[in-house]
Amino acid sequence: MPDHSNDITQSPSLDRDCTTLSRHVLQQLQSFDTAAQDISAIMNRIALAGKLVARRLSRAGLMEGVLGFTGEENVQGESVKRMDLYANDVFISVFKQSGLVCRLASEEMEKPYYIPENCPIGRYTLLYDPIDGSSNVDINLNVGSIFSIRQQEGMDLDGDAADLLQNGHKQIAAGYILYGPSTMLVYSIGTGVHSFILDPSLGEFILAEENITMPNHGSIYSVNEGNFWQWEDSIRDYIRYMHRHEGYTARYSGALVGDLHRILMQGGVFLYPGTKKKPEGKLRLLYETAPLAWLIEQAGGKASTGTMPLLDFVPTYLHQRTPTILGSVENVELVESFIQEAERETVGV
Ligand code: AHM
Ligand code: MG
Repeated sequence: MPDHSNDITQSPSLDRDCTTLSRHVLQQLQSFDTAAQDISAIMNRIALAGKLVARRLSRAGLMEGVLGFTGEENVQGESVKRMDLYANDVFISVFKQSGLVCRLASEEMEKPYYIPENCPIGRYTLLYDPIDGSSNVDINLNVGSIFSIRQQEGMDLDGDAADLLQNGHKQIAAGYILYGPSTMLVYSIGTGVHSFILDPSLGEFILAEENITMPNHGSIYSVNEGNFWQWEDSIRDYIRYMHRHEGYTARYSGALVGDLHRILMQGGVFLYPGTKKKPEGKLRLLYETAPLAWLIEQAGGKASTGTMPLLDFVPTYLHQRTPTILGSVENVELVESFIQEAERETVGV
């Protein structure tokens, strides 16, 4: 037997340092076929977008024209920040001439953006929220990017992208980049949830944790309680239950990726329910809640609209919103029980 005792290639820390995102994707898929190479290359490009956004965020307060608003509104009627626009363009730029992604759809664009030179062979669509939690940007708090990859069905450049109006199970990869004290990329291609941390000295995302699993129950609930008097009674009753029972604590940063990351790592529940005036809530399905729901379920948690599994929900238009409850199974079911109880009372059962 050869003696490997002094062989540095046997070192676990060196092996981990070499586990980059693209290598990890290929390991997970256990294949080097074209589809596996494509997904690995797409993840690599998403990582590049994350590095570019992280770099700009880290110097934002020192540069002219990075923070603040552009003075325009997006398709959702929300004021667009300069960083929203920059990050939106970054994702488009990194996929140009990649031959991978024919179409991108984001929170910032009314219609999908086609990259015609990729379309003859590009078989994928990228759905993304370039900067999630934009209100945190100007005050140097955490923000994120959310992404989802779907197989493209049809290459009609003038089409209405009807093939995107399908449920969340159609995703083939999803994840987020969290721009916090360190930049972290969390992803799933349907084989568990894995996290990577950007090592600035290497300029690479390096494996941090594989197969993240969330607890069945957690103490944290994460919701904007400022909406209390706009909610239906069922949600108000649920929050009163949280207040009156020991063992629960509230955490809310106003940026979904960070709040969700905490729930993924420590358990609990994130919710953004509908209000009486806006029963569909605020968060958008295709590029915000469906990718995060996919991650949560891959990690053993549960994702719900309150009345149905979130991943089963089929949108009728690109920017559709859904009420959102994501987290540990027991916590999500507790919220659902209040909604179901209210429904039973309404129909008089
Ligand atoms: P954004 O993508 O335009 O920033 O909007 C989404 C954000 C989420 O990150 C966050 O959970 C939510 O909106 C906060 O909304 P509110 O201020 O109503 O609590
Ligand atoms: Mg968002």
